[in-house]
Amino acid sequence: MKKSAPNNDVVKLDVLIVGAGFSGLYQLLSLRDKLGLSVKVVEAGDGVGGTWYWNRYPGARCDSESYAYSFYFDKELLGEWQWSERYPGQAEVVRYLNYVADKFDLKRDIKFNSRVLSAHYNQSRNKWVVTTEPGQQFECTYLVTAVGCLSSTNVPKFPGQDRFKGDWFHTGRWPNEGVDFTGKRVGQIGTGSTGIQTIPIIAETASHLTVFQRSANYSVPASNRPLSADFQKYLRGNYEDIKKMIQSNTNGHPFVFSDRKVFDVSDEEREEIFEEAWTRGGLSFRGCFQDVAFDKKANDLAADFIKRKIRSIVKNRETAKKLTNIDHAFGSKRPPIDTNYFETFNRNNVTLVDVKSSPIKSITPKGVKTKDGEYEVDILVFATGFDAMTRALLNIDIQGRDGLKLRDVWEDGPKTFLGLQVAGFPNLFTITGPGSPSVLCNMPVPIEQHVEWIQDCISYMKKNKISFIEATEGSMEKWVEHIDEVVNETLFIHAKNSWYYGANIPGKPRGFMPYAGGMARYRAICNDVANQNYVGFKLGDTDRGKTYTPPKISVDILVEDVMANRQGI
Ligand code: N01
Repeated sequence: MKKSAPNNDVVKLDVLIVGAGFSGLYQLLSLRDKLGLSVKVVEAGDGVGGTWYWNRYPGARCDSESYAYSFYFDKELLGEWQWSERYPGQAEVVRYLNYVADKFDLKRDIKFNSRVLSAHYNQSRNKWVVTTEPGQQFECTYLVTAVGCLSSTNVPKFPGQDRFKGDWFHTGRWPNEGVDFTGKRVGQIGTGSTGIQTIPIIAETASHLTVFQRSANYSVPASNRPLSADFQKYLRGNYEDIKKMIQSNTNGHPFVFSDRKVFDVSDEEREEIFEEAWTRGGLSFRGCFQDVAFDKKANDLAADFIKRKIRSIVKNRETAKKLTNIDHAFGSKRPPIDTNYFETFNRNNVTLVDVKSSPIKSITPKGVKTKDGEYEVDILVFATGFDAMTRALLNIDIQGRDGLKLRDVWEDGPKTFLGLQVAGFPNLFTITGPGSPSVLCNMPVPIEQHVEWIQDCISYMKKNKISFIEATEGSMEKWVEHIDEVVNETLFIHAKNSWYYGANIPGKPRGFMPYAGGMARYRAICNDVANQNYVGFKLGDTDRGKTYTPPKISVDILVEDVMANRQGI
């Protein structure tokens, strides 16, 4: 295997992986070390970490419990690594991923500072030809994108933005050396999961922080704390059980939804249960009743509880009113968790501006101008989220069979089969692509499942002398229909203005992008597909000019059967 090649040499590989976050690292290990393939990773950053490499903003912390936000594929790794806190901070997650990369000797096969510009499928040779920004070319049989769901930043375009005289930063491209807010007037746009984390930290040193809130948001205390020695000991003895739990439930988090329903208990009992869940903190709040995530009336009571909590924390009545003027059902947008978020609005140096009632008109050289006035700031922070799930892929010029462009196939919204493949793009696998449960889960869980599914698929192809696999048009269409069907059973439809629907990006086609049927059901469907010889995919051998069809009558009908059989999960 070549160690390094000058830019004009084409590097020939079995597999090229794009991205060195959780997905890319594990996929490298799985295909290189378990299948013995020649594999490289290309990564735009100069270190491992993916989303965690770029999101170094103040207060960046994982919302999943650390011990579940881990790889579970290796017992030794589980035994060796010890998280320090209930929710790991950004730096600790990056340390963890470096530890993993070093333990499994992954970095020798990662090319950093390499951004993929194009990936074209050469049909006659059944190869992908990939070009990166420094001008390097790769030729590979399989191309795996591990580009993350939340990696392409959204910086809204306000009139006058380029005339701003101060410094501005997007949370998802935070400078490595940090930003000193001491004594500065700071403006922050955005109060999603990220904004809710940055605000309390920025307020500690800024002379003044003005928060521009377009949509008020629910948040539950994280109740972060160091993990005690006793708990660490408990973890070491119970990893198998935890693994079973996170890999078999709907969202990959280490909690199960309660069986009880909101209206099955008395008002007093319900209040106690909410109170206890609030004190425990974290994302499990939504699991304290079975129906909060599904029944709008049950959800209303959870929402009401949180709003009462906000009112009890925030002293200024006007500010509390703005913070509780929430336009969506609890959990229908990604529910943030926080450390002192609402408390921060009690500080004298923090102002909340409602830019829904008084929209931002422009950015001026001195600050932010809304309908009601101008707010002067020295630093502007955009906590305005991402062009999620699709942009990182669409930024690459991906062309499949007959020059088919991914940008054209996805013109009206993303289409995939299982979030893993797109018809017309043989041997291209998209880890946590649109149509997979991804962002609705504790991410490492779907990532491990995708990586292992891809590994098994390639292994199956090798064994059966199959040289290409490609989702059929029919299975892709049916999967897209299925995504719509399942989301309509949930409360996500009460927030059609969320980034899950692509609504945060002007002009982006609207449609629910992740798979809301739950990780357990998704996993079962993927397993059934594989067990039925990759039903829903077209497989073949280009060398022998043969197309291999799974030994059943109609591929599309079977895909429907496979999905229908899993409705109950
Ligand atoms: O982005 P967001 P995020 N004018 O899109 C506002 C994950 N995450 O980075 O709601 C004014 O949720 C926008 O307003 P509105 C998690 O999955 C994970 O916070 O569109 N405001 C909103 O307030 C999360 O869901 C963790 O009305 C504008 C904010 O900016 C996802 O990342 C931590 C605007 C954007 O919120 C994204 O969260 C943090 C405009 N033109 C995040 N445009 C961990 O677990 C946007 N906004 C580690």
